[in-house]
Amino acid sequence: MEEVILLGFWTSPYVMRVKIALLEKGIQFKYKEEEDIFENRNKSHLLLKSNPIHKKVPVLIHNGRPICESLIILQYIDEVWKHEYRLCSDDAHNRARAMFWIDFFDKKIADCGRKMWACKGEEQESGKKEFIDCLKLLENELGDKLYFEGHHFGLLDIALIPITCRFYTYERMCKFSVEEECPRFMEWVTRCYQRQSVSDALPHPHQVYDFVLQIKKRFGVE
Ligand code: GS8
Repeated sequence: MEEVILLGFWTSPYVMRVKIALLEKGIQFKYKEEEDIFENRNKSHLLLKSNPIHKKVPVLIHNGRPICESLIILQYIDEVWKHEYRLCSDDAHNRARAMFWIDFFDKKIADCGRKMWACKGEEQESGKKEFIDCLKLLENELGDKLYFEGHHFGLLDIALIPITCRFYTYERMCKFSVEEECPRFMEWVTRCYQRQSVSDALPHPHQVYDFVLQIKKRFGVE
């Protein structure tokens, strides 16, 4: 009997990646929510023991052994449950391409996302511009395809889709519309949300917005 536990936090896009992958593969798992991910002293003993280096979620604990970092977890899941739906392409070039865009996105989004919700004035504007530029590049990579790998909902789709539950927050705080800026990207978002795994794994954008307002208060960035 396999034991699969996911340590998470509900607004974390990195955790949502893992949830989507587990749901797509039909793997049974137990989800454990961290009560407060922002203060090391409030993190669970299990999280600190399982990810002592970064102390971050997600962590997947498979038969008692932890695996950390969302992308590494996705690759692990794909290798261990290989007879189910495939997350990673069999083609080495497609796989490398997906990894390239995930790496690009992960490096950009932390900084421009923070500027959009935590800053004002020029800094906020520059975050918004960087964010839109980043989406336009991704939209270009998507082209006319249904998903980033064509007809297959794959690794890059899974890695990118979770951030879209923050779009409502960014749009409200920075006064713009992703739909107007990147209509084809938004068609892809709608298509992905039609998948059960995505609609089950992602929280409602309005809940995320309320959460960001609370965080702004807590950290005094109103
Ligand atoms: C990032 C995980 C992360 O930032 C990954 O898994 O891909 N590169 C890692 N996790 C956040 C959750 S919020 O999105 C976290 O655990 N933060 C706690 C902290 O910074 O102390």
